[in-house]
Amino acid sequence: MLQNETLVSAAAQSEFAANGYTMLPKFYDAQADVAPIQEGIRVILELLCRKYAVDAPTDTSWNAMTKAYPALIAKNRAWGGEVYDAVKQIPAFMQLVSKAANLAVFEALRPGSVPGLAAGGYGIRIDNPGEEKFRAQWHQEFPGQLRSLDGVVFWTPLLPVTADMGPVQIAAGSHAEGVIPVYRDDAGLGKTGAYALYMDREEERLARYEKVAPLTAPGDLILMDFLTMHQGGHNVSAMPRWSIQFRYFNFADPLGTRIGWCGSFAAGVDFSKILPELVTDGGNAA
Ligand SMILES: O=C(O)CCC(=O)C(=O)O
Ligand SMILES: [Fe+2]
Repeated sequence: MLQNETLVSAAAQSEFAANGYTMLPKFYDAQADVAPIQEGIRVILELLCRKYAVDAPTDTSWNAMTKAYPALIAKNRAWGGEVYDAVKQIPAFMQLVSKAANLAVFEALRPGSVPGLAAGGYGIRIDNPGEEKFRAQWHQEFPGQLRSLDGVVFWTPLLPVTADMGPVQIAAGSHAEGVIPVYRDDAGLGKTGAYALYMDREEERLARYEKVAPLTAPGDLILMDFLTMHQGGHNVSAMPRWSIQFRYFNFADPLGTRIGWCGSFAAGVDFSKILPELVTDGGNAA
């Protein structure tokens, strides 16, 4: 318990309870925890640039992430998918995702819980400038992840995030809405899965809360309640926004137990079959 209080200050715990999010500056060690992931990304981009004969610098992880990756997808967007699938298999990434300190954070935020690490709930996002199709618009995490109602999103950047890179926007205190029903719409952009979900009366609900968009650097950790409304900002910079996200949930949650802790899209599950009361569109998948 003492350890949990040291990792997550009482102020951060009460901010999380009141506002549905908190930010822990320098929670991870940028050198020991994050640099090995950046190096893993560099090596993968070096291999792919060679494979596809893309002439771009991969001598440093910075060049690989900010120059080689954009050069690769400029030639063929589908190659970006190869990067996306590969980078979440970097051992140093899985080491950060499963760090014992994460468990202590979850226990501090969810006293008395039995923590689980959501399978398929971890990955590395690469939010490219101007790419609306894959932007995460306003949502609650719960329909897209399930597992338990009281899960927590862990979000930490792989590059310093500036305002023009579209930092994650959070509607402070919006977890008070409880579970919000959703409907499906591909927005004419071919959006699928969680990207095609929209919250019922979204504008009306959002209007009730202040929006915050913390700026972060590698090592900083943002924590969000599964019911807090949030979205990816619009990246209007010239640089992709690379970030890590993973989710912990609570085996002891009654709803989680009822649904057998099943996952959502990433687990190949149509959540509307599990919790039909969450959907307002009559079950027509986008
Ligand atoms: O980074 C983003 O753009 C969105 C992140 C998000 O929705 C999440 O981590 O759950
Ligand atoms: Fe999210």
